[in-house]
Amino acid sequence: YECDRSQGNWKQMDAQSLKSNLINKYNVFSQAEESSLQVSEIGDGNLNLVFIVSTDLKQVIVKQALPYVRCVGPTWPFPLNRAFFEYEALKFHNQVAPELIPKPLFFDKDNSLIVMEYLAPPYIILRKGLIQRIKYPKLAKDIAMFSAKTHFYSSPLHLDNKTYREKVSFWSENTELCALTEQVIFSDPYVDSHYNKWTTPQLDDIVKTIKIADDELIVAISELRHKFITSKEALIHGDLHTGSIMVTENETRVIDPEFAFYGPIGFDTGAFVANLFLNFFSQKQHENEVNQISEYSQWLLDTTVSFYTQYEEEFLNIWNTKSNVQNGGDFPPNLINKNNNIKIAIQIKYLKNIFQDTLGFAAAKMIRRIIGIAHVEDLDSISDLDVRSKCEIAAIKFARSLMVNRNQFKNIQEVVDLAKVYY
Ligand code: ADP
Ligand code: SR1
Ligand code: MG
Ligand code: MG
Ligand code: MG
Repeated sequence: YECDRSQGNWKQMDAQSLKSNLINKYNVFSQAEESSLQVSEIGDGNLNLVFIVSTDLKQVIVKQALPYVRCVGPTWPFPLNRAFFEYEALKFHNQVAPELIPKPLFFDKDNSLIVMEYLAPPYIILRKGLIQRIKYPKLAKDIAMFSAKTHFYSSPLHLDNKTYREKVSFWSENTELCALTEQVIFSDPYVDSHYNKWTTPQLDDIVKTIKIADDELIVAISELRHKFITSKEALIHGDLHTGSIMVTENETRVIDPEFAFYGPIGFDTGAFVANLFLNFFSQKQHENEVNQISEYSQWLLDTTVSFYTQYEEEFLNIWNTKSNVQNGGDFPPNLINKNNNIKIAIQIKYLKNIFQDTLGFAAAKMIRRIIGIAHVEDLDSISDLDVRSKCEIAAIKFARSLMVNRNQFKNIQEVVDLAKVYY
């Protein structure tokens, strides 16, 4: 359907109507299953309602948009059509990386509601697994594959110009979600906003410095904000933190792409890297000696390097083997066919730009999670505020350095080396 801007007469569906719709409208359950259907709310996200609907044999997830930001309440209205964009993004992900997402089953426009595959335990949210210090051997590779595939296949390296422009236009309608990101990541943490919160009084000084005495940082965040608004490199997930990834020891699935739009690729890779680093700095709570790096902390750094290295490798691999040169994708084919060195030079430049963006956006995302509106459990669950604030200050100082110097790093190994310095 056309992007619908009206909030309509939103009301939460009662359990009986939901069951009836699941049987008669979505065809997910049969009439015979009606008497054994159970509905329970499990949502723990910032924005939406999430339910499990189950019989003894089968379960599905029902995700319904609210007309406001869930973690704030009705004072912050938020568009219902985000459910439509989330479903459209899930459909695209299902085309290019079906093994890495929950299967989308149905979209109900009237109720701003998505039905999708339930990822049953032992699947858990990655953030929870990292807090429990569980290692995930396939995580780096799976998120590298998900990102490289979704980015490359939606980009003008693959699509012909007409299709690409149509897609940019379609996704630019997800405006309010981009506006929220612009506010909570690129503006609020750097000004006096009543939404901001931080560990006080321990962080009061550093927060004050960020807001009134760090010109270099303000220039850097302004550049990143501008890039977030103007760049249209690919269809990005838009919220690829460790709360948007579900895992078992051997499997990985990406959920919750409601923020998807055509934007800078580094915003996704940066989100994942930022959240690995946030968990890394939270690990300081467990270290007895100053600057000691536990085996788990080292695993987090190794995973960061492994993710980014495999992301670049896979992006290039797809570019070299699957790019749609004949249809107008890629860069001037005649020129490149004559001289492979030119193609390599173009690719190196392209990836360098994504790398620098990754670092800048990662830093922005770390800072917002410590002094802005929506924090992360990795740090917030540290009950001793002196211990927590030491982790947070180390993370902010690292992020600050990463953001202002983002164009100085040669590779991801240099970045994790810097993280160790601030740890
Ligand atoms: P929000 O947009 O509000 O952040 P999410 O899509 O992240 O909502 O879902 C909130 C929570 O619901 C997740 O943290 C996860 O625990 C659970 N959840 C969401 N989708 C699934 C799924 N397909 N299978 C199992 N649990 C899910
Ligand atoms: C009000 S900010 C809420 C945050 O939760 C979402 O998952 C996004 O990360 C957003 O920035
Ligand atoms: Mg979520
Ligand atoms: Mg969400
Ligand atoms: Mg973020």
